[in-house]
Amino acid sequence: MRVLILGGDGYLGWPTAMHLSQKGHEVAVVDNYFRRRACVEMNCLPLLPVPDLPQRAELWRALTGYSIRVAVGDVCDYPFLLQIFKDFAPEGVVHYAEQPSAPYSMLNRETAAFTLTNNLLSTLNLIHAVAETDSACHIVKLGTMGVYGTPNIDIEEGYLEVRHKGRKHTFLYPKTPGSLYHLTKSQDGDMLYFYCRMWDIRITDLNQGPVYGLAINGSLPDDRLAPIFNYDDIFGTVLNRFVAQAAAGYPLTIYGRGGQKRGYLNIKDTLACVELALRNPPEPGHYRVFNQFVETFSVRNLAEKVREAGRELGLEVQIKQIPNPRREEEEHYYNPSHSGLLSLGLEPHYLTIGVLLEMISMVQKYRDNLRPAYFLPRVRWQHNNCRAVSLN
Ligand code: USQ
Repeated sequence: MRVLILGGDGYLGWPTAMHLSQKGHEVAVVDNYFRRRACVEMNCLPLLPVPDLPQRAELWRALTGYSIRVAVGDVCDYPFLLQIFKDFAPEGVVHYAEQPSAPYSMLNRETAAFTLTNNLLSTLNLIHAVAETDSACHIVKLGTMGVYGTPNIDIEEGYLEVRHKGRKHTFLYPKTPGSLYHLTKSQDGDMLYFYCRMWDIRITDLNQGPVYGLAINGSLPDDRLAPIFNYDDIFGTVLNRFVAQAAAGYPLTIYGRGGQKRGYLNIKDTLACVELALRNPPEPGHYRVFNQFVETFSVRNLAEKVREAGRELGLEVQIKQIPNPRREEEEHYYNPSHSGLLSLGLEPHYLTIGVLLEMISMVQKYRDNLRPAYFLPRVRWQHNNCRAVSLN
């Protein structure tokens, strides 16, 4: 299959490119290096320095013999994107080219406006490029479990059947996002559903939970091929942060009471899920939604697991509850379903102590790069955040 990956430089985009190329697919990646620039601007460099895309593609080709085509540019630039569709003629597109950080989206008006325009315009351009070149091309968009929020009823996979005054109808599941970033993911989902109904295109929306893991050491031929790994307050997801904090001897930063539950998955399962979605496209006109996670934990559960793994490595891991910079439920009901990807054949990797030992050891290898200044949250969910928070 010819697969185009938008956002192919990121934490998930680059590993997806390697994974699909080694499975024999023809892969092209597009990225505008937003994440690299933002990491410099926000003072939150990744754990490992990461070669640029042409260098990584060349290294990948030299070590494995597989080639990955690279185009550096902005998906919001429609003529640029359309030309790529005409040249590469993808059969599937994976859309990771969105601003992925909730704190970044809540920092100030500029970062909010960037998140809103980038995430919606990139999705709109993608839909138009598909419709203009080959409407059979399957769009796999990375969504988020965070669109649902934490309702006091079970979360279904994308849709909810509603009975009202003796009649029934199936709607998209109601959305209650908890950050502007999560809101843009609800909005792009609505837009994709709309164009599915209007133009009969094929969409899979993968509502993913927080991802963890590095996918290096043993699973990669060279650490320079590792994904961009952030452990800071802006781009780091919670378990990656806890692992880095444990490796640095810093207390694990639980926001608030720590009863916040989410659905988690190993980065290896992200790659498997994306491939399963691509290999099993929906019918034209169908907006298919999968809830993409493997198991649910509270933040407190995660911290305790990391402490247990740390103990096995001789680390004294402290856990600290700090004031929650976000507006979110800290104790709540959470029971999301996630059977779609399992029924397509997903074989999950679970969060065992062994997995955590491996992650902590990998991060310890680069311990000298860890910066404790990245651990405390700087962005609060307040409208005057930009004045209250200094990012340098
Ligand atoms: N949290 C802590 N301590 C920390 C960092 C986070 O307690 O040091 C808590 C947060 O308050 C939140 C939970 O951990 O309750 C998850 O936070 P996160 O930063 O790992 O995840 P989030 O901001 O929701 O976003 C991440 C990705 C995003 C993806 C989302 C899936 O950045 O791209 O869409 O996970 S989900 O969380 O299901 O919406």
